[in-house]
Amino acid sequence: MAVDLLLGLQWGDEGKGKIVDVLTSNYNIIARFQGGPNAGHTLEFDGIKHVLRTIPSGIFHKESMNVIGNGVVIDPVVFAKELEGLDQFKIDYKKSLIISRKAHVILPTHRLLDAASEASKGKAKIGSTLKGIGPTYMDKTGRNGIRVGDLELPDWKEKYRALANKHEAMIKFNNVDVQYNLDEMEVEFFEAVEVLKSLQFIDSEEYLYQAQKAGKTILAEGAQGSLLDIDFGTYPFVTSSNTTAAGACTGLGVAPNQIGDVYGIFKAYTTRVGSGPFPTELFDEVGADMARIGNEFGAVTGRGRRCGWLDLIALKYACQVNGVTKLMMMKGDVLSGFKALKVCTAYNYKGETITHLPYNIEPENLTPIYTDFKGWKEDLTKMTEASQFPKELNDYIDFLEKELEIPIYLVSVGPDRKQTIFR
Ligand code: 2SA
Ligand code: MG
Repeated sequence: MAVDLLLGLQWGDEGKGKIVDVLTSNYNIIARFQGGPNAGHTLEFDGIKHVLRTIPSGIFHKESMNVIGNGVVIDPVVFAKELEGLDQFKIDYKKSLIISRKAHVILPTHRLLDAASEASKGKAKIGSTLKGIGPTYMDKTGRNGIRVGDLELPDWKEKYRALANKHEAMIKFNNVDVQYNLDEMEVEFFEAVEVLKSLQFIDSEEYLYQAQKAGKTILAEGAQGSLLDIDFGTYPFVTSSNTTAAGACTGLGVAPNQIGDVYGIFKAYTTRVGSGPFPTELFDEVGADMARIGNEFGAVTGRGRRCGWLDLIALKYACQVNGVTKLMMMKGDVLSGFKALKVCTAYNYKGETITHLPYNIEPENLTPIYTDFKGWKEDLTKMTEASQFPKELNDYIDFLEKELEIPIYLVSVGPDRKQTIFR
């Protein structure tokens, strides 16, 4: 059986959590392959709203197995709190959640290093969620990291101490004021490590290989978005992992020829949280309306998300890099009542019209060129089938499908599981 992927095509917060939750009943296994507690996957069902950070979004379905893959970075402290949050739902996560021994551990000093690094950058800061993501991946590629599997070894605390000492020296080196009490942080950390150790650690690549051979269906759940990919995103304003399709291969140990459908999720407009260029960003009331109606606030940090029109050039790029086979459009309902809509269909780049995403998308080099659309008045949130869609929405969808040459096979009309329409 092939492994299907579900990825965000913009700068994150496209609604991946909701869609994994909707699709879970089709899959035996849901696997996270990159990122960590910087992610905030929001799920809504039965009047309950829940945000997941490191745990795959299949956790609420009794029949699915949830795998945290080797490409993920885990903060035991955040993770333990996440488990606590699940207790109210009576989920037997000791059975339905398993963790790769090769996943890396976020240490308290990684979080401090993240803060020091951002503070030292001043205005040029990335706008990190400050969860220690960057420093943990740096230790991974620098071959210094501590992996989940190490926590089973008797001497792991010695390795921990050496690394934490080194981190403290690095924090000083940044020459910024970061206040902390490591002793206190460590008490919390070591307790949380014990909670983490109460779960099952596995060799996830072997597990997934055998599961595939046994005919189990697997969905790989991405976090953040394609434009935050360490290689293909708007570097340096990106996260530190491969958020694109290739990341699922390295983050789970799944071979490229085993990938099946690639579901690409996008919002009917665009949002970005954190710093970095955003060509179609709106600074006017229209942007403020999108933020307000769409409730565009970071699920982890509560930061307001920047809003703007749909950028079709960036979306095309994301479809290309990921090999998207099916598209899903989210939050069209937020645009109800907007008189006119715009989609960026080209850029003016240094005086020239181009239709690809260039190396440098800073605003001094590039301005968007828009195609106009008529908006729709109808409230979409109560609709249950595509035949109820207003003409203007169909025109919008048809245009995108034609330009992207990929079918939009799901349209979400609200945050709840039930507000999902297949076309
Ligand atoms: P980091 O924390 O070092 O990986 O941040 C680097 C950049 O990546 C962005 N980033 C995100 N963008 C959107 N959503 C994310 N998750 C949370 C959410 C974010 C939040 O679901 O709302 O609550 O603020 C996420 N995680 C990382 C980040 O803004 C930096 O630009
Ligand atoms: Mg999110």
